[in-house]
This record gives sequence, structure tokens and C-alpha cells, in this order.
Amino acid sequence: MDSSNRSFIFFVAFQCAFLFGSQAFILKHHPNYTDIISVVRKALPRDSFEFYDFKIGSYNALVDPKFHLNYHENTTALSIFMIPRVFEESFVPYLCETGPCAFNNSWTKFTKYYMTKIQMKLWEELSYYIPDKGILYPPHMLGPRHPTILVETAGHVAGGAYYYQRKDITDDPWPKNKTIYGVNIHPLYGGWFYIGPVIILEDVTCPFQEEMGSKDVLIDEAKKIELLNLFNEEWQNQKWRDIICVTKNYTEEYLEYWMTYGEGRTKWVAKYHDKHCPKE
Ligand code: B12
Repeated sequence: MDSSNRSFIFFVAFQCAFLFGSQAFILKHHPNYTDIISVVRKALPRDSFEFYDFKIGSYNALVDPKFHLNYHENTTALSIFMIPRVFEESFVPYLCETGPCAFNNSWTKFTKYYMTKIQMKLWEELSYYIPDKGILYPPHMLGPRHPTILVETAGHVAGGAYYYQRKDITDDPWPKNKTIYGVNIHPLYGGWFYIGPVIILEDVTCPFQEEMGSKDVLIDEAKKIELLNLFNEEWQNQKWRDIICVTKNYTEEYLEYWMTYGEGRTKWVAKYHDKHCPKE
């Protein structure tokens, strides 16, 4: 091999080492937990979103193995909540800015917009990369009764809102074969909030050892039975959301948005847009 060939091979080897080296740097770059949290905080408007962290191991310890999240038990994750003013303060501005593209699947697109913002900000400011598969959206199902993420359990483990379930009740009044769905209650907003996606922060270890869980805000078992009855039998009248005194709830329009389904919601959003968004 002559010397020009040798220097060419050396050049290629060096480039490869550099490229793979920097790639390894990107993959192994573990930014500080506090820095990540502060970037996420800045990306989400405070009057619209809250988020709570939890350890994957704590979630996996509760759920059936088929729901396990396949990450190291010490991996940190964030449970995102959308709180009562989210519609007016963030959804409507997003809708007006985006226009007709946002009319169908509007909530999914709106949620995705903010999740992408988090991904971009973390990359720009901390070179921390969250792949799309690291964001788990509540409506995504792997099969019947098999969501990718159980956001109610996640929200409870993270300390955001207590998840009331049939198995919490010692003196259970329902027939054995009846399915009773569980429900989370937020300490300030009762049932007036939406449990949003879970973000997996791979390679980020929780700085805390023990999670406190969520605060049980219902006074006794009778109140818990009342909540589960309201949520399962008459959820359309919204009384379950007011099981505690709340500091904020949804506006009539926001509630109407949630109570309109499928094609009807697309039309509702289009009409809302035409009425409320400034014309160009
Ligand atoms: C499928 C689904 C439905 C279905 C079935 C209902 C149901 N609850 O399963 C239908 C279409 C009927 C429905 C309707 C509604 N839904 Co819905 N639905 C879902 C969805 C997508 C999945 C629920 C599911 O299948 N879970 C699987 C089962 C197996 O989970 P599980 O029963 O919790 O069991 C796990 C826990 O018990 C855990 N576990 C075991 N031990 C322990 C111990 C502890 C301490 C803990 C914390 C956990 C735990 O392990 C089990 C699994 O192994 C969730 C979003 C999501 N991704 O989670 C929304 C969700 C439950 N729905 C919600 C709402 C609001 C509604 C409606 C009121 C809609 C509306 N327009 O307002 C109605 C209510 C109707 C009703 N009576 O339930 C909210 C509930 C919010 C809250 N505050 O809790 C959710 C979370 C959506 C959201 N993103 O906010 N829904």
C-alpha cells in the first residue's frame, strides 16, 4: 500500500471515529435532572399544564406485566396534566394559529404540538434527545383494554391526582361481575382536568428515593363509592368532577368541546374557529 492510500485510509478512519465518537457523546450525554425540568417548565404555559415525575419502576410494580414499560426501573418519566384554563389559554391560540389543519383530531394535534416543543427545546438547550417513541399518548391502544400507557396509574404514582378504584373499597356494594372504572381526582381541580401524555426521560435517574404517591382527598369510603357511582353511572351530568370543592372548572365551551364526539367535534371546532379567531 503506497503512502497516499495509507493516508486516505487514515483519513476515513479518523472521520468515522469522529462521527461515531460524537454520536456516542450524544447518546451518552446525561443532562442534569434539574436542567431538564426547567426546560420542560419553560416549554409549557403554566396556566395550562402541570407535570409530575415518577420512576418507571414504581409504575411497573403496580400494573400487570403486559402493561410494563420496558425501561430501567430507575428511569424518570413525567406525567403531564392539562388543567382547566388550557382551552382558552393554549388550545384556542393554537387553533387560531394553525387554522383548518387543526380541525380534525384537534386535541391529539394540539398535544403533539407541545410535546414536539419539549423535544425541540431539550435538544437545542441541552442536546438531550427524546425519540417519538419516548412520548406515550393516552388514546393510543395496543388492543382492547390495552392502552400503551395507563395515564391514571401514572398520574397517581407521580403524585398529581389520586386514582380511586374499586379495589380501594373494603365494603364493596357492586355485583362481583360488574366492571367499575376507576377515576383520578386532582386536589385543586377535582375531575376538571385531562390526563395527558407520559414522557420517558431515558438515562435520567430520579434524584429522589421514595415517592409519596397522591393525596387522598376524599373523606371516607362512602365518598369514594359515591364518586365511582357517579363516574360509572352518570358521568354525562359531570357531577363526578365536582366530588370535592374545586378552585377552577371548565368553561361551558370547553365542556361542550369534550362532550361533542367524532365528526361532530371537527365541525364544532371549525365553527368555533370561524367565530373566535381573527380573520387575516
Ligand atoms: C378505554 C378508555 C375508555 C373506555 C373504557 C372506560 C375505561 N375507563 O376503561 C370508554 C370509551 C368507555 C371511556 C369513557 C370515558 N372516559 Co375514558 N379512557 C379510556 C383509556 C383510553 C384507557 C383506559 C383503560 O383501558 N385502562 C386499562 C385498565 C386495565 O386499567 P385499570 O383499570 O386502571 O387497571 C390498572 C390499575 O388498576 C393498575 N393498578 C393495579 N394495582 C394498582 C394499585 C394502585 C395504587 C394504582 C394507582 C394502580 C394499580 O394496574 C391495572 C392494570 O394492570 C383512558 C386513557 C388511558 N390511556 O389510560 C381514558 C380515560 C380513563 N377516560 C377518561 C374519561 C374522562 C372518560 C369519560 C368521562 C369521557 C368524557 N368525554 O368525559 C368517559 C367515562 C365513561 C365511564 N363511565 O368510564 C379519563 C379519566 C380521567 C380521570 N380523571 O381519571 C382518561 C384517563 C382519559 C384522559 N386522558 O384523561 N374511556
